[in-house]
Amino acid sequence: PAVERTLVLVKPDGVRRGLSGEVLRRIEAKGYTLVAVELKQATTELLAAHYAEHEGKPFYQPLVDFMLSGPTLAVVAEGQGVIPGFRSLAGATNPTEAAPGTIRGDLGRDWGLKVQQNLVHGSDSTESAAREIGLWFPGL
Ligand code: DAT
Ligand code: MG
Repeated sequence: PAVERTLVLVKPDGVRRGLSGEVLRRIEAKGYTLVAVELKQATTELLAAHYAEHEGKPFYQPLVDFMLSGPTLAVVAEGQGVIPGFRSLAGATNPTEAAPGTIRGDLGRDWGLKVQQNLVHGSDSTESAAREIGLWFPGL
């Protein structure tokens, strides 16, 4: 696979629980390179752009409110196949269904219907990665 870059977010639940280092450790242990790491407070404008594909869905507003609830660790990681590769490390969207061995499967908890609190985000395609890296790291 090609060398590529992806946007990873340690969401506010992960930062609050002190799991930023654990997520970075797993990215590096897999052999990917950290290109940029920055703790940021997301804004409504940034999240509207980041989650534009989900606008209008029932979980959209709770997701945005959750993402505004504290700082997010934004990461650009690089490596061969890192876009699907990080999605594999992250595991399924719902932490209850995510396989053991994955970030969400090992560390994620399901509080009722709060599926949005699933610790991490990873870009899902080369197009999303380029768009999302531009949003979170305009200087890169
Ligand atoms: P992923 O983060 O695995 O790419 P996604 O892009 O479909 O998942 O959704 C973005 C985020 O929205 C996801 O991380 C958590 C939240 N979400 C998705 N589906 C949800 C649902 N059915 N209920 C609550 N939150 C949901
Ligand atoms: Mg997604």
